[in-house]
Amino acid sequence: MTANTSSQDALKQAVATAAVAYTLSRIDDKSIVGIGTGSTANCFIDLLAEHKASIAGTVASSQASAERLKAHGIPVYDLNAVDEVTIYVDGADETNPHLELIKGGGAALTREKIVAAVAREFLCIADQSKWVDHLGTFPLPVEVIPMARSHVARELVKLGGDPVYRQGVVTDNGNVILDVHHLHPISPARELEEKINNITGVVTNGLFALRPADVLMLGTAEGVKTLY
Ligand code: ABF
Repeated sequence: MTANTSSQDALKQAVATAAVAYTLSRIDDKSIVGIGTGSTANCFIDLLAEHKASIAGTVASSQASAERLKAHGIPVYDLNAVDEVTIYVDGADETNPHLELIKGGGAALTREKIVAAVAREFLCIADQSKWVDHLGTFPLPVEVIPMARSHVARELVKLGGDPVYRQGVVTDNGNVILDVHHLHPISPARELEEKINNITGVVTNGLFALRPADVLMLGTAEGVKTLY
């Protein structure tokens, strides 16, 4: 582990700690909490476990997060079985000052976007390395129906992107991922999100701009910053 990753891990731990406190202040023992995917979300899961009596249960955005939650003895419900998700807590690959995000580095973008759409409040947790002025340095993940991969790739090129097939990855939904390079700077993000949504064969794209985060907790060297 390099010095950089250990300090990044410390920032993820700090932001996850702050997120647990914030979450507990927003819920009661009948609440369902939506749980994201990735290493920062994993820090949140592990800390939330100490307070599992304070929530009714969770909805997970990936099989990996569901398994981690169950290992802690935290109930995991099917989204169709719950009436409401009080708060959704998840990481991101990039966030801009409008709390618009790029997500999907962990290939869980579709279920993440679904739970974020249902949740009353979306809290994004990230370390400072995810903060950017304009989205798009991180290649934009796009989940695609396998038979449409080449067609979608051609359409993404027309939008100025350079799509790369994520070899060896099949999503929880049985689809594939194209990572789209050379889109930076993505602005306005909402417009590009809609254009990619309209390509036949696209299931989900990793732009969270039509539905950005409501709150961002950013782990920085100066402490955890909360942005709205
Ligand atoms: C997840 O959080 C993904 O959308 C995104 O790729 C990931 C970021 O992972 P990490 O927290 O490990 O940096 O929601």
